[in-house]
Order: sequence, then structure tokens, then C-alpha cells
Amino acid sequence: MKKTVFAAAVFFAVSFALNAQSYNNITIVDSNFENGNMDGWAPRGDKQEKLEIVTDIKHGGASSLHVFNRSYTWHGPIHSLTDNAVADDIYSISAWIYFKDGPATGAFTFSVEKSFKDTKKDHTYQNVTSFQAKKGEWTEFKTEYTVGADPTQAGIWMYFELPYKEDNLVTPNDKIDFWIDDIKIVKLDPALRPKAEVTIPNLSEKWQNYFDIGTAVSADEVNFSSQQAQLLMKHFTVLVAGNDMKMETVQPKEGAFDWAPAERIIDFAEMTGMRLRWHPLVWHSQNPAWLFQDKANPARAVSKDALNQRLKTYIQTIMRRYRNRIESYDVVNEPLSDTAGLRKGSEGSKYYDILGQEYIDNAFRWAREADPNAQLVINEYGLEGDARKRQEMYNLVKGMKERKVPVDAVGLQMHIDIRTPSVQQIRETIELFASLGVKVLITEMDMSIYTGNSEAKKPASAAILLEQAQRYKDIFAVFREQSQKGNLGDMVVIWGASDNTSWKNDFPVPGRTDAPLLFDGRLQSKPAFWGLVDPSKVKGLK
Ligand code: 9MR
Repeated sequence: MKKTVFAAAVFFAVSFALNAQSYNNITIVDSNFENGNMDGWAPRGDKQEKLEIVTDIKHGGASSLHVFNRSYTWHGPIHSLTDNAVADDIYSISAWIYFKDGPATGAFTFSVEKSFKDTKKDHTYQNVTSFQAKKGEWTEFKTEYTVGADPTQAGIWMYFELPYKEDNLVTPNDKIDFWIDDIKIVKLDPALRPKAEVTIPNLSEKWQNYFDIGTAVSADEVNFSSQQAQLLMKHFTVLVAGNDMKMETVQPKEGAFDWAPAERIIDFAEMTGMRLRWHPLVWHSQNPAWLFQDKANPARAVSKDALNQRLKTYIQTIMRRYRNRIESYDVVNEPLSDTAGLRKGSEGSKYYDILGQEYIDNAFRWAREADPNAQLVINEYGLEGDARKRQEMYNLVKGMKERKVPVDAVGLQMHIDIRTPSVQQIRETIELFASLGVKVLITEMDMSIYTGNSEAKKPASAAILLEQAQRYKDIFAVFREQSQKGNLGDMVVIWGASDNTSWKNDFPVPGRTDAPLLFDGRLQSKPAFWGLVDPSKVKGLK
């Protein structure tokens, strides 16, 4: 699970439980820094930053923990949970944070570090959630974290930091002191864990005459004994990795492929009879640093020939390995600029700058050579609502077809929101690309409850969830219609199963939780789910 959000229902349950004494929650860390010792908290940065117990600034009682002498965003206090954490444990974490320098509001991040039994493997750092604090005021922070079921894991730590920036990009505001107090880490009674509903209809079955329905997952979610896996097996028939098939994970060092995370997903899909997509092969983001560096002199950029060779090897190594097992590939992801033409270095893509625009054709040709049967997709976001971008994708794919480049489908990511784009824009976009003789695949659908980055955090009220259900229902009606016309590919993929796993939490606004998916953080079916399987169950749906 990439991110976990705090669900109000859980806290209700917990406080009820504590009063009624009926649940066995176990307090693992209860640090009020009153007794003069650090209670297991230590500086992360090899003692560059410092921790001290102070009495001039405190939340409750007479003292708090002061974090100072920080040089990087990631400098902050860390606590080990290695001896406590067991797969599927849910921890409830709360703390009070204070700062007095820098901007009027400051963002802080709660994160989890893991090490592995294979000590050669790099540690992983997961930003669980971020939150905003006001300068000069104590702010309470609460979240939950579910321990993934990873048999290769060794150590696990929890820590507080500022939102990550590369070390050479930090500003004075990233180095501010902060104070933290009354930190509680509580292991929740297993009886409080979310439970998938077993008696409701199966989502995919409802749509099986038109297409399969898939979802993005992480390797941590596909553990048979977990409730998250029960949810996946019940409702979805296609899987793709949200992150674990990206090059930074698959080929962290040149020639050293790490298949383990992707293959936990692939194995799970094959054991449960689900179909598979691979996302992505060529993308400007989440790449290892070595990819664009010259081998002999990493300070220099890689040459055109060497980068072409690296891409060809990467694409073909993966596609030969999974020939006849993975059906559909995002061969090139997000090639278009947000302003004009193809995405270039100025928008984070080095491919165009180093290789020229033919990198796209080449990638598809290498892909076809490696697996003649796989569906080859060019994947992009924002095509429905942005006429300029849509036209550029049209021109790009038209040119590819004319040059006999083997492209089978245009992927519409469909990271949309509760108001835009319109149903009619979605229909027209599908029809436009289908007119080129390619299929249209829905690859990453979700629906934010917010209409913009400036909208403040709000609860997912009944009215919002109804509006969302109506829109999911209307858009799936277009998918049905387009599938009947032969325009749509035979998979519709949703970017996550339950709201707590969505990338939309804390992004693009730290501390803002979203609810873009069909199941909530407790794995319960939302009105949007019912809009797709039995609208009569939701009062007010048209
Ligand atoms: O869901 C992914 C999220 O966990 C990552 O933090 C993020 C980092 O770039 O990538 C997310 O997935 C993206 C996908 O790979 C490409 N299309 C946009 C998706 C959402 O950002």
C-alpha cells in the first residue's frame, strides 16, 4: 500500500473500543518525553541533526522533543518497530507537531523505512501521509499504517520528516527546527481490521459481456490471506502494478533486474486466473539515475546509441520473459507535452532530447519483435478534456500507422474528477481514436472528489458520493456503448481498489485525503460501486 489514510470510522471504533474495553489494542510507543529519556527515538541522519528534550516548548506536561541542526528534508526522529510489526498489522499513529520558523503553514511527512533479509537490497522509504501544521501552534497528526505482507522484509522503522526534496535542492525552509510531543503508536486489535464484503455482487461479472475490469495493485496487497486480496479476487479480473513494474524497481542497476515485486503480482494473477497488463516500459518518470548517465563517466549524459541500446534491451528482456503471460503493455507512457508537441527535457523527459521523436516508433517496433501477440498501447492522460493534446495524440498515432509502427491501442488514463471532463468529451475522444483503426483502452481510471488543486480538504459526504456514483454510472454507460461499437479494448482498469490506497491522497495537496475509487478505506462498497452493479440500491441515482 503506497499511502494509508486516516478513516474517521476507525477512530470512532477505537475510542468506543477503549471505553468499552472490548478490543485489545496494544500501545507500542507512548512518548511524552516527560521522563527525560528519548524513549527509543533517534536522529535518522547519522547524528547530523540533533534531538534534545526541552521544557520551553511543549504540548502536554512539562517537556517535548526538539529536532534541530537539520540539513535535509529527511532529517527527523525515527523509531524502530522491527520487533513488533507483523504482516497485516494496522497501526494507529498520532503525535503533536510544532514549528516556529519558515512559512505560515508547513508540511510534514510521516514515513516508513524497511530493510530486507537480503542485506544487499536497498532500504525502501514510503511516504505514508503528509499533513499541514500552522506556524506557532501545536497541530495534531493522526494516521493509520498497514504493515504489508512481505516475506523478504527484515527491519521496519517509522519516522517524521519534511516532504522530500533532493539534497541539493533544499532551502532554509526545509531545514527548520521542529518539536514533537505525545507520540502514540498503537497496534490495533485484529478485530478492527477492514473486512471485504462477501455477499455483494461481483463487479467484473456484471460487465463481462463487454470488458474485464482491472485494478492497479502493489506487491504488498497481493497476499492471499489479506482482506485486500479478497476484495481483488472478488471483483477484478485484470491486474497491473501501480508502481512495481517501473524501471526504478525492475532495473535499479544496469543489467541487474529485480523481478521480485512485479512477480508477486504476476504470480497472484496467474494463480487466480486474472489477466495482466504491464505499466510502463518507456516513461520519463520513476527511472533509475543510471539510465541517462554515461557508463564510464556518470557526470556526462548517455549517448544516443547507448540509450537506444538500453531501451531495446529493457523492453525485450521483459517482453520475452513474459511472452504469452502478459497480454497488454503500456509501451510508451505520457509522451505528450502539457503545452505543445512531444514532452521534452523541460517537462522532465530526457528521451526526446537525447533520442529525437523516433524513440516512440523504435520502442513499439522492439516491443512487437519481442512478443508478436501482446497488445501494444500508447498511454496518456488528459486527452478527453484537452482538445489540443487529443489532436496531437491523433496526429502522432496516425503518423505511426502510416509508418507501419505496430501500435494497437491508445490508452486513456482517465484520472478525472467529479465534474470534468464531460461524458460527451469522453465519448468523442474514444470515437476519434477508434477512427484510426486502433482500440481505446481505459488504463488508470479514478475520479477525484475535488475539482482543483486549490480546493480545501473536505469529507466525502453522502451528496458527493452520490454525485460520484452518478458519474461513474454515466461514464460506464459510454464504455458499454463504445464496446458494442467495437471501439473499446476488452479491459477497463481502475487505478486502485480501495480509497486508502489511492495516489490521490496527499497529492497534489499534502494532507488532503481523496475518495476516487469504488471501495472505501474499510473495503466497503461505495455508492459508485452500486452505480455500476445495481443502481436501484442507491437512492437518488438516475
Ligand atoms: O499510482 C502511482 C503512485 O503511487 C506514484 O506515487 C506515482 C509517481 O509518479 O505514480 C502513480 O501512477 C502514475 C502512473 O504510473 C502514470 N500515470 C499517472 C499515475 C498517477 O500519478
